[in-house]
Parts: sequence; C-alpha cells; structure tokens
Amino acid sequence: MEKTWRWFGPNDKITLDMLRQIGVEGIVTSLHHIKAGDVWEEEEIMKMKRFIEDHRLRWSVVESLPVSESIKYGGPDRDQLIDNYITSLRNLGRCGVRTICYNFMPVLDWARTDLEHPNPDGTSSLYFDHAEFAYFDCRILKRKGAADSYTPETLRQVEEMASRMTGADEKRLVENIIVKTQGFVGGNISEEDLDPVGLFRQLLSRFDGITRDQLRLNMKYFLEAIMPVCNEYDIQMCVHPDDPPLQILGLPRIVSSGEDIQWFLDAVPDSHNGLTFCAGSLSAGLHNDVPQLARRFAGRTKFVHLRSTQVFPGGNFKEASHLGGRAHVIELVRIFEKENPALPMRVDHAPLMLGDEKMGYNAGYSFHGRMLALGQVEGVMATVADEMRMQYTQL
Ligand code: DNO
Repeated sequence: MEKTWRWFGPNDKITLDMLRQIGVEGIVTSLHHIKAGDVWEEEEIMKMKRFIEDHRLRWSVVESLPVSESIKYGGPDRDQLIDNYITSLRNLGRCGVRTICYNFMPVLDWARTDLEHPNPDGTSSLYFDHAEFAYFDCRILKRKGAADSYTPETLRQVEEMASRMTGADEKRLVENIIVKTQGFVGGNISEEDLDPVGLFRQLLSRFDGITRDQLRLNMKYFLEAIMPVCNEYDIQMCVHPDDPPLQILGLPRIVSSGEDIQWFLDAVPDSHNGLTFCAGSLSAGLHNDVPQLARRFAGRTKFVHLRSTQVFPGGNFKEASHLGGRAHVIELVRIFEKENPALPMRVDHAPLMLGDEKMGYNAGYSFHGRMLALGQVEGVMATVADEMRMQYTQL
C-alpha cells in the first residue's frame, strides 16, 4: 500500500517537508477553503497539486469532496448541486487527481464525546460515551422522542449526570460532539458559529421523514448521476463508513455494516463506485467482523484508513493503539497487501502525546501520535512483505 497522510493544506502546522522526513509518499487533502457545494475550479486544484509536487510528494486522495446536505435529503436544489459535483470531478480528473473520498452521513460527519480522554500513560485519546451522547441529545438538544433511542440503563445514567453537569461541562460536550470534529472536515458546523445547537436543530429538521430506504435511494441517485464522469476520467469514488457505525439522533445511516456496504455496491455496480475501508469506524460496531469485511470488500476498496478501537461492555469505545483493539490491523495489512496492494493507505486518529496537546491540532490528527502509528503500521507492512517473500521462496 502507498503510505499517505491527511494534511490540511498550507496552513497545517505539520509541513510537507516534515512528512517527507517520516516516510510519507502521498498526500490526502481537500480544498478546505471552498464551501461545500461550490465548484472546484481547475486553477485551484492545480495550485494545490503543484504545491504538493513542489515538495516532492503527490496528491493521492481527495478527502473529502463533500456531498451537500441537500443531495442527501433530496432537496429542490439537489440536481444543481450534483451538477456542481460533476464539474468538480471533471476538473479533478483533468488535473489527474482520481481517488475521491466522501461520506453520506446526514448532518453529523463523525462523532465523539471526549476528544482528550486521559490514558494511564499520560497520553489522551478520542472516546465515545453513550450516556454522554444521550445527555447531549435529551438534555441539551432536547430532540423530540430522543428518549426512545436509548436503553433504560443509559437514561438512568443521563439522570445521574444531570445532577453534576455544570454549564461549562455542557458547553464542552456541545463543542466535542458537534463543533470541534466538524468544521475542519468540511462538515456543517464550524467554530465560528455562534449558536451551534440552534443551527444543528435546523440541520436535523431537514431530515424529518427521511427513512433509511429513502436515504439509500438518494445515494443511488447521486452515484448514478456521477458515474459517467467517473468512467470518463477513471475516477475512483470511495464512501467513508458511518462513524460510529450506529443509528444516531434519529437520523438514518446507511454505511454501517457489511449488508449496507453490499447494498450500495450492488445498487450501482460500476467498479468506480467503491469504499473507503475505515477500519476504525467499522470496528466500533460489535456487529462488524473487520477482517472478514476486508476479505469480502477488498476488491471494491479504493482507500484504506488504518486505526482501531477498544469497545467496552455497553458499547462505549476508545481509540486503541494501531496494533491493538478489535480492528485487527495486522491481519488487515495482510489482506490488503495480498488482494489490492496499490491502495493508498493512511493511518487515522492517534493519541495526543509528547506535546501534541499544546499544538491545537485538529481532533484526532496529532503529529507524534500519528507518526508513532505510521511507524507501527510500516513495521507491519515490512513484516507482511517478508512473510509473502518467504512463502514465495518456499513454493
Ligand atoms: C474523520 C474522518 C471523516 C472523513 C469523512 C469523509 O476523522 O475520517 O471526517 O474524512 O467522513 O467524507
């Protein structure tokens, strides 16, 4: 696999020169300054591409070319927005940038409740706590019918939390769940929004009455519309799984399991319609056997995110070491190196360590933590390459 790294553009404190020194081969980035829904012009794409190439690296993957909400819920302007998307794809194709990651999660891209959950060794990790999430939903957002989404035990914990949560605690929870994880990934809410909860309610209301089946049809409609341009320019589209892979906030989510993945691949069987195999996202759902999913979908995978989670009884989860947890990264490397060895791969979310916490990095995207993870994964890749060579010579 190609060793890539998610880099947030020329303002990223982690520079391309630093990345070359740690063995990165390809860059994963987006035109973060362009609003979701607007066209990516060739000139803007080329500016970014040249910048990366001037640093003797290549632009391997776009993550993300965001899909506007209206395309997801099927709003009146969706055809216009799909046309814009097609124009952006054509421009990317012309510039030779041909692997495009996107997601089809309504409203909220990825979700965590704690962005600095302390570990015993002094590092900190991302964490998802069901009771805290339910507290946000029932007590802060006050979503109608929210209580129906949770178990009696979770609701009991919410009651218990209510007696100790301060205004500052609630603010932090709002920031963790809907602000700090969103803006930098091209999501719907940014740090500048003054009333994130009010805005969030409005965004949610657009999905009133949209079922899983309807969302699936809207995804199919989008994919069918863009496949011709993908064929013309050999563009590989790869949807990111839901993170976490669960139904949340009464919203439909349709890329959470093997059955879901099979559905969208079959719905639009074109080989340019593919998957971002995000091992960490999939691993947070106990219904997913991650290596088994990798074996099943390696052929339609276009991009790999390697990380793992540790899931606790009751479903809370923490981002684990890249060598531990339930994703089984070692086996995943074996599978992808054998089945689809040219894939771009990046390590994903890593702990804050050795001063990362003071740097203000985007949540999950530390430098030292990711560098350690890349070193670990590189070691696994070298081991697997050696295993494969040994097998070959014994034949
Ligand atoms: C989070 C990321 C996601 C991902 C998008 C792709 O860390 O993995 O935000 O980039 O869902 O569209």
